[in-house]
Amino acid sequence: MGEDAGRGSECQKIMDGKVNNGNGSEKAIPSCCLKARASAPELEAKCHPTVVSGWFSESQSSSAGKMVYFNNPMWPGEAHSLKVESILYKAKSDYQEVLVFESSTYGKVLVLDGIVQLTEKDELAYQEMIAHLPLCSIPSPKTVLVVGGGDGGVLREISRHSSVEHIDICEIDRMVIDVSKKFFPELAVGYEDPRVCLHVGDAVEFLRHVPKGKYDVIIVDSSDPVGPAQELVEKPFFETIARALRPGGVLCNMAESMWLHTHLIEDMISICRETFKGSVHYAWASVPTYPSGVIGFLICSTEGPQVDFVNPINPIEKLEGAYHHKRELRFYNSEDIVSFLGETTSWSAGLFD
Ligand code: SPD
Repeated sequence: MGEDAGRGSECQKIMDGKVNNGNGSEKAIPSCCLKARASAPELEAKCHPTVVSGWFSESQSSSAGKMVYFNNPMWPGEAHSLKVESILYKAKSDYQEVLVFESSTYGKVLVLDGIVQLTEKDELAYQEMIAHLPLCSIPSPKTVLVVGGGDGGVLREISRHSSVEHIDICEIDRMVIDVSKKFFPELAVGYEDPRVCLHVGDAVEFLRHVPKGKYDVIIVDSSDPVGPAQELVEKPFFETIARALRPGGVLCNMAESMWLHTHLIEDMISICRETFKGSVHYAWASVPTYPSGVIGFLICSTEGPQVDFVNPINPIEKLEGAYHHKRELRFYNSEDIVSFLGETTSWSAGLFD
């Protein structure tokens, strides 16, 4: 492990709001309540629990023992459900509610503030894409930063790249790391790579102190941009990222669903075009347990050596040992890149203005 691994840096700060308990002490408001309150105040009391009558749903809650459906601000009017075999873990961290359950059909599931982050069955598509899209697009990437990604799955994928010398990861919530190590060893194995240096803290703050041009690649594996994570889709955050990348360096950012979040994606693309000045592309992958069954990635390069995302210069198939490193690559490949990106061009003609 790197120098900070296992103890975290000192930049941690509370992102949740606070309420006074009446006895002078302060109690943190769970961020899921803040998110619900931000969009519809009447939902505040309805955001727990999300497992009712043996089913988990992203837009379900219980009220006086009855099932209630409410509009999640990120995907109003729909709810995806998974049958629960058993609840393995449930706790509130300083930042969010953390839930792990065994599902009937997708293996173990990690949920943060009522939103599915990953399942054992389909996590590989997301982690492989968000890591290899940027890492394969430049020659010999050496320094990488992961923002979020506390489960370790993205680290596991970065580990396939032997050119990489140093991997910083900045995750705000230590509970996510600990829970992943306990329940998702196939992802948390990423922390065993000696190139990894863990910083437990706020990534926005972390990035403010990063020397200009430090990273070849930055990967933002965040939760959805509602409430506290909102700033991760705003211009100042992208400017901080661009500053931390070297000329011709690459950002890959989780960028939601093309079916549900067209306007958000349009805004992100236009901010990134202004900010990065190199190439900007949108790619997507099928992940059945994310809302609408797809998730997107915004990949951008800074001004400098030209980056061609459609024809990766560093194809994973040619990297010695990468394909089978610890486990086989199962979703990403350099040939289908044209359809990951190319289809985006055809649908974008219809979905985007
Ligand atoms: N709508 C859920 C988006 C979740 C993105 N982060 C997933 C973390 C997996 N490493």
